[in-house]
Amino acid sequence: MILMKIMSCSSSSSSSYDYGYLFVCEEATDEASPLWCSSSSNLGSFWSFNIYIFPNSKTVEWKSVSRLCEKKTLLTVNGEYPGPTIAVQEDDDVEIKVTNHISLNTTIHWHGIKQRRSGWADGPAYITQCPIKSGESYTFRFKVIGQRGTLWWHAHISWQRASVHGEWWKEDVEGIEADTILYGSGPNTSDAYTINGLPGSLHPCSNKDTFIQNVERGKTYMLRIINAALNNELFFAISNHTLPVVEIGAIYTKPLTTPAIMIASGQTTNVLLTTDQNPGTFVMAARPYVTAIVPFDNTTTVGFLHYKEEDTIKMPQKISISNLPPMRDTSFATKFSNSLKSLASTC
Ligand SMILES: [Cu+2]
Repeated sequence: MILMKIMSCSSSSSSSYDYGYLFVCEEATDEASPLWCSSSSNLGSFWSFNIYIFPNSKTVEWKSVSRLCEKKTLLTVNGEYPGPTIAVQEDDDVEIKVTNHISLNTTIHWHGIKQRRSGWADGPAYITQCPIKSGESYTFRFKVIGQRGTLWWHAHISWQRASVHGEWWKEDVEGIEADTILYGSGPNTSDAYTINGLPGSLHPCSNKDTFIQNVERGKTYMLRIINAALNNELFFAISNHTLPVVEIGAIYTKPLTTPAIMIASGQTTNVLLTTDQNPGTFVMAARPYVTAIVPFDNTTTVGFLHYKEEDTIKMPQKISISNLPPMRDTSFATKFSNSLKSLASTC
């Protein structure tokens, strides 16, 4: 799944969408305390363990969610799919209490946090800690040092990573993992990639499950983009717009203006999107970059960028996005990767 959030780092209040982001703001706001941003979603009720973000408390649970014409239950944090957002400031001491209310073991991994002198708080089950058993709690304590931008967090035991965010399987992901181990074959491929949990209108029963981001013309927005798919690298683009990349994995990059980005599984990328087109509705899309000959999910997920100056959303009749590279475009992938430079680079 592509997780995308438009939010300025200096705006520390909650916004209308919440995904599994960890925002690290360089500029201190009122006080240096962890801030929990949350909002409600209306997707029904789930599986359950609790996450407590100091000083607030939250729950994580199983929930029933409908996508692609079918209902399934999946693991969610605080009943939200995609999961809630945590905003912290650089140098914050972060304290997060996770209480497991599901019947399975679980844990949360703080993906990309460098965990200086706190490696035991990283989260992967059986690697840096025992899993959190049903009914038990674990409090993660770490300091955010020398990082700013966007990171993400996710469940980190077995295939639970695909439960909290992930791409979309119609089947229960625990069952897919069990079959893979039983038969020794590769796992079934997913049924859809999603943008903010929504597969988009190219999939059946998904017109209502299509992400639409409203923007004003003539502004620059920071898009926090996360590839939360399980395995695949993804291309992402917005028609008629360029994507100036300024930060990857909570490290600033030399600004790079590109028609599309490639983003690896688990990677984060911030871009500064300028809404410089005539008012209208523009397609955003993601599809995998894969050259393997083994089976993989070769679908495309779409959403829309809608300029508020256009009174009603006029969905494009034909979904085409010329700046999204084709699935096997190794030359774009190579050129894009080679173009990324550190902020200090002189070349
Ligand atoms: Cu991770």
